[in-house]
Amino acid sequence: MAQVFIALGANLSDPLTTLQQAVTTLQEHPALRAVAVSSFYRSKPMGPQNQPDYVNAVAQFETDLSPLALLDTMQNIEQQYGRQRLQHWGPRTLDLDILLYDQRVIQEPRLTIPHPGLTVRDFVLVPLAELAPHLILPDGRSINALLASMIDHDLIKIT
Ligand code: A4P
Ligand code: MG
Repeated sequence: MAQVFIALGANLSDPLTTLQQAVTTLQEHPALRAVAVSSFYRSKPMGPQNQPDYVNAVAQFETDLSPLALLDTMQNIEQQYGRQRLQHWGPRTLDLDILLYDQRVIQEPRLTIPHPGLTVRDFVLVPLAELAPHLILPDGRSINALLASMIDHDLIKIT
């Protein structure tokens, strides 16, 4: 089974409830075995500022799905939560990004792993470090080194 980390983000229509429900949906998915879920955090938007604050979290699973099958699964769940792709870095009811898939490095048109935003986003690094404080990325960088140089989005732990 592969060890995978999924980043969850939302900033429309009660994002905290959306994220809590999305975590349950993932945990109950027959192809995913839940390992751990981080705290939930509120953060200022990265990108366009004329949108509500986000709620972000990271969850860890084991799965036998291939990386692309896992992406299909995440996109199906986004659709289920009414995700509409309108604007890059714009508001969304639910965004599910695959951060890591074991120590695999994948560069395909539909899928980049590790997720390119991972290394600089406090709303990803901080919850990821809760679950995996000693994590080393495939390129050899430690999560602790990345935490020292991340970009600040006024992250606040909410629950
Ligand atoms: N894709 C490639 N690699 C991956 C991967 N590892 N995981 C492709 C998931 N998807 C991956 O994503 C576009 C395409 O990325 C997908 O079709 C998939 O094939 P998208 O979610 O449809 O669209 P997007 O909004 O243009 O990009 P993305 O990457 O989701 O946006 P980001 O970079 O995640 O930014 N501010 C705060 N505070 N918190 C946030 O969570 N999120 C965003 C979205 C903006 N600002 C934010 C936050
Ligand atoms: Mg996405």
